[in-house]
Amino acid sequence: MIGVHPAWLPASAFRSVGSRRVRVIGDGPVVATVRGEVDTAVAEHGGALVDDGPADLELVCGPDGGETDPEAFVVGRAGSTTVVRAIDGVGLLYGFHHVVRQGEAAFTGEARARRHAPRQPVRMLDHWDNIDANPVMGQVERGYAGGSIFYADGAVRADLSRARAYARLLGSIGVNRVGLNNVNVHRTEARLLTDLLPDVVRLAEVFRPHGIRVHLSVSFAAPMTLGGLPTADPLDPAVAEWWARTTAEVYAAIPDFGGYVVKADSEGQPGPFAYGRDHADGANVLARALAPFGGTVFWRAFVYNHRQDWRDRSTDRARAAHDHFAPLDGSFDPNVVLQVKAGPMDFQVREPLSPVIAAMPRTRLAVELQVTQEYTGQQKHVCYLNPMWREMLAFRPWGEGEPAVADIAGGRGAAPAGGVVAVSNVGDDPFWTGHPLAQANLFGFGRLAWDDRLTPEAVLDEWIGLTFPGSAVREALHEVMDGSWSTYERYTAPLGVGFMVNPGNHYGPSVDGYEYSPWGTYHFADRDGVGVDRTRATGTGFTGQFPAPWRDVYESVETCPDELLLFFHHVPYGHVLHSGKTVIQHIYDTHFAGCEEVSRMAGTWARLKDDVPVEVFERVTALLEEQLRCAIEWRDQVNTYFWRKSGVPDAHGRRIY
Ligand code: GCW
Repeated sequence: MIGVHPAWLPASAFRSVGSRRVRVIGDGPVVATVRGEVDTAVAEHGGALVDDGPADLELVCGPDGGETDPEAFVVGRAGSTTVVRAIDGVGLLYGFHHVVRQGEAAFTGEARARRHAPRQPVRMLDHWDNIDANPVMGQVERGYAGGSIFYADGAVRADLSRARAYARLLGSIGVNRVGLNNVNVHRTEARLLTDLLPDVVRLAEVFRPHGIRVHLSVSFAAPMTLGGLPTADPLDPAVAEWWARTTAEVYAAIPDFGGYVVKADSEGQPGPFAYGRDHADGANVLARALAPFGGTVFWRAFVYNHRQDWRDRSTDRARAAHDHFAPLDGSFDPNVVLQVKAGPMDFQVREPLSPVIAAMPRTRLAVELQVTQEYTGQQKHVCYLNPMWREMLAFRPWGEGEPAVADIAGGRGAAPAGGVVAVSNVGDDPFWTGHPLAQANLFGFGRLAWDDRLTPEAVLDEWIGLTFPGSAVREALHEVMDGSWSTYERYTAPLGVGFMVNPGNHYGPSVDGYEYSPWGTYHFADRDGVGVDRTRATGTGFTGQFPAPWRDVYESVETCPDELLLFFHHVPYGHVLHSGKTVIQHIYDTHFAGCEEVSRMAGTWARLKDDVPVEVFERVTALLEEQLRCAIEWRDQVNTYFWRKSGVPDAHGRRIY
């Protein structure tokens, strides 16, 4: 593992635990992981793993009163001993890392025992990894950190030490499921389900000691492409039989296999529509194959027409998931989780919440986020995403006092529990994530999925404390990262309108790049105004997919929040925002401000030269230079575009081209 960055688990992060006398009680593979961690830590820091006699820390796995959640743990102090209890190894692992994160405070703080349990039952990372590298996309679709850590040379890697280190990182933040391959399932990857299964067994073995179950993305056409059947019709008994038999073979090899992930009838992937069936028919045939073994199918709701005619104003991509799925509420089997992208479009820097999340009270829903920074700077830009994710999870579709999105996903709201899923951002880059500071997004996802009430600043603070021991960098990193999502938003597409990126690779500005494309991603700027009319009164009617109060809040320009104005409305450039600025002046001001902020970020970072490892310093310094270059390009293209369209000059007379 030489040359791979330890991320948030450097040896120094274990000092408080490792310098003490620690007892571990319990058995099983995950308890063995905890014991191994303690062993390494005490060897490094001069403590001891003890069987009897006094201990400073006791980690106990065993039956505990009425506790039933294997992922929960209780931590408290008995005299001078800190005690962590859990009924399962995985809860003990989470408790152990809780103590690690607390550092000295775990041994000096209050004595009262406190129970901790995850707010989401599923905390999953999907990998868009391919076995074979694609000439255009590379090996990892929308991956910005090199090749896959799972696959090389047309197969699962012989050396899985990197994957093992990754599993350890994920276990430490409570991630409990991993999707092993791209949801766009190509020919070779489809075979992970059949003849390549022995390799999947090896990956499952890597993840198991960290409490993580593995999933495969499968092709809906697999009964034909792998099974040689003439159809993949979900209602055909031979198809159901093929799925049942194939799934039974998977479970014979991997008894704790998590289940499937499916992208169907989406961006060219096969699906039930080909047979005149709906997505409940499609999901349920897989669910029934998985059910005898306790498996789950994560069925993605990202279904829309990607061959739209830009002239057609009646089709609105934002509406698609709700149009397709809301009518199917109640028809999915209990082991189907509908995986819904958090926003109705596609992981833009600003979108409203997907209305699907409030529309399916009888369906298990998982919210899908994107840790990999496809539209948010591709891990060349600093963009700490927890503030966005937290806002989304805290959104209350029925207004104040009603359940939040995190409650719905967690089963405390209107629907049975689903969870939170995100697309991973790691690759075989030495820093895991290309941009060393993008590690905070991976860490942040795990922490937020565990507890959505944690503030982004607190999560970042934990990450800084673990990753950069010693406090010299704490304040500066908060300065660079806390507001970086807002900064990114300022210099890119304004007021929720989205896209304006280069087609294909989605990096850097191209205001009209998608304006006349088939993808349904338009801003409709003309000489008078900009934005998408999604109102019921005069537009696509998308606002009507929300329950009250939001259907009305979004419907009116008077009440629509500024940051989403152009997502919901087409307005003149002179329209005055709640902020008091006109839309056009807002565009100019935010684009100048965003660039200034990036330059300040670079200045702040430069001060850390002697406080962070030289390779981190150099990588981040170079990337900040690219971020500034790219931000300036965004500023100048966006500002110039709107100045030329509108003819309205900047009130401050700044340079626009
Ligand atoms: O954002 C889009 C990406 C595709 C991706 C798709 C999806 C895996 O550009 O690369 O495909 O979303 O989420 O399925």
